Amino acid sequence: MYTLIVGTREWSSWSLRPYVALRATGAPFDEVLIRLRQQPLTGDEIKRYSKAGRVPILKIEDDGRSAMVWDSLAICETLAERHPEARLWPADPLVRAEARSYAAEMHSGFPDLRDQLSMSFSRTLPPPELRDATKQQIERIIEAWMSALARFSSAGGFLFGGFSVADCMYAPVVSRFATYGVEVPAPVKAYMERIRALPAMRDWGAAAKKEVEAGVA
Ligand SMILES: N[C@@H](CCC(=O)N[C@@H](CS)C(=O)NCC(=O)O)C(=O)O
Repeated sequence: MYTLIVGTREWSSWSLRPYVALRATGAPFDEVLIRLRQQPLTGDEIKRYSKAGRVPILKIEDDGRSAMVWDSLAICETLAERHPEARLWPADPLVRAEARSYAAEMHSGFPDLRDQLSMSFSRTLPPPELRDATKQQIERIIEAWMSALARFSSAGGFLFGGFSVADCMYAPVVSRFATYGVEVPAPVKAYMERIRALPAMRDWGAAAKKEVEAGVA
């Protein structure tokens, strides 16, 4: 029913989000890996699946019909809609509205963080000299996580209690903070450990490590 097209796992922060969402649904899926940073081959390869030229892409095949869904947030939304039993959004409409804001803020924001602390999933790296904007974006994320965790995490350990799209969207930030040793308060540390312990994160990490060992990342 599903094929998820992802980029090099060591680097592709955008691909990690729908991967953890898809794993949370329990649905079986095939994976296609496209190696990033192979110019101009990467772009050509991605365009075989989506003219937008970006991974991740989810191919859905249902009863002889198919659809391509591109963009990490669109894929997570689609999975939440198609798998209501996975409760990928909180049931309470007001909490759900807030969780959507968390996901959207991540999706459209934090450009300096992305630029300076790029994802290198299986590595531990010294942090670069952080710009003020990057520091402010890190503070904003920690503040947002602290706020959600204080109110909802007792009901499941994640940002909004049960594991949700908000957690999927921030999973790459958890990886970045771990890679660069960003200092975080204890509740955030515990949250990061819960995310990193997810079987989906462990499997992604094992595949990323193999890429590094093979010299392709
Ligand atoms: N807004 C998009 C961004 C996706 C994106 O930028 N993906 C990168 C890889 S992580 C990509 O496909 N780059 C193409 C390339 O490296 O040629 C999303 O959420 O999926």
